[in-house]
Amino acid sequence: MQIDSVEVRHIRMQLTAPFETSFGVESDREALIVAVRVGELVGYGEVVASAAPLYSYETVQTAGHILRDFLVPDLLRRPFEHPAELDGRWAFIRGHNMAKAGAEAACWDVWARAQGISMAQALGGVKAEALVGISLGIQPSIEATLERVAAAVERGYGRVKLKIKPGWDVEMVGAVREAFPTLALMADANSAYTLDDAPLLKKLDAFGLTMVEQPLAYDDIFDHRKLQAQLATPICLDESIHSPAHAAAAIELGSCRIINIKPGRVGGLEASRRIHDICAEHGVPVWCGGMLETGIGRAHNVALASLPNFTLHSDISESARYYHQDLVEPEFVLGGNSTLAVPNGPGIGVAVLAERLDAVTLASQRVGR
Ligand code: OSB
Ligand code: MG
Repeated sequence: MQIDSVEVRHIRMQLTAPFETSFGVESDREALIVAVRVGELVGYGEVVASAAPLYSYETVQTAGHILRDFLVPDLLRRPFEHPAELDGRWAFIRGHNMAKAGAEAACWDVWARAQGISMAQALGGVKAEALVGISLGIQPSIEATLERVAAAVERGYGRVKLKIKPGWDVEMVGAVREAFPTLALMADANSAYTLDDAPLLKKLDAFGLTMVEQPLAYDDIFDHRKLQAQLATPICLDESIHSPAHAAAAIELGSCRIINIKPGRVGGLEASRRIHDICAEHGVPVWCGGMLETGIGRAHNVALASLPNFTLHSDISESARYYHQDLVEPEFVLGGNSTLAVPNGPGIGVAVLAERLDAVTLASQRVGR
């Protein structure tokens, strides 16, 4: 398949509510939308880098640079037979996984459309519905947190993730557990602790959390091993896992018992599939992480979460949880049993709204024929 042209748009969308984590607050979501054209067909991908390098070193600006100067010229220069080739082909570019993943996703979409199959089929998905949960940012008070959890449960979410940081952890999680004794609960620290905090983190064991996500440094696998040995609660790694090799190492070392797969963080859907397979071979369950995606990234994530080893709730909530109006139609709406239906139309299976996309575009560049 030869790509005729590539368009990269820098977008900004207001979130329905500010999202606070241990590393900062986001009120507006910036991202890049990549559109690749092959004849009459268009494929879409989303680069999940943020405006600031707080979750990872990548930003919309660094990703724009990598796309413009390396990935897009490479895509226009030579064809691919299958989008799964691109991961290996782009290994010459060190890192910049979010930039790669956005371009790769657009290629998967256009390729799947050309085959007349859905993204889920293209990836080997087996589920008609993806199991999903909700990730709640840090709230101003425990009372406000309990209200947000109640609203999420009321809405039908079967798993709630609570963001924690030093000073906003044991007491808050304990209060939520007391109010919701049987709810599937987890906590995400986004690297806010060190191994010295092990005694404090051990207190979370009392609350029967499904997992604690990325408690230690964003680039650590070794200390997580030491912490996991002391905790009853399974550790899930997010920030530390950037490749199938990292996943294999973390599993073999015993640094985690669960892995959160974000295509952007690991360099794309092909790398995500490989991590999924490695985890499945080792009996390690996975779930799809979220980066407050628009409907474009969300559609790709839902397709990925239809693979068999995505047995835990993913951070893929319905469109309205993030945005007043999404970029796609139909929007993602929560179904029964805390699921989102996996689209079965060609490619991402949802229509990208051109006017809506134009309305949120700050800048765009198109290269090619
Ligand atoms: O750590 O999982 C994270 C959002 C931005 C950056 C990092 C994370 C998150 C979330 C939100 O938790 C998940 C979602 O998209 O709903
Ligand atoms: Mg996380």
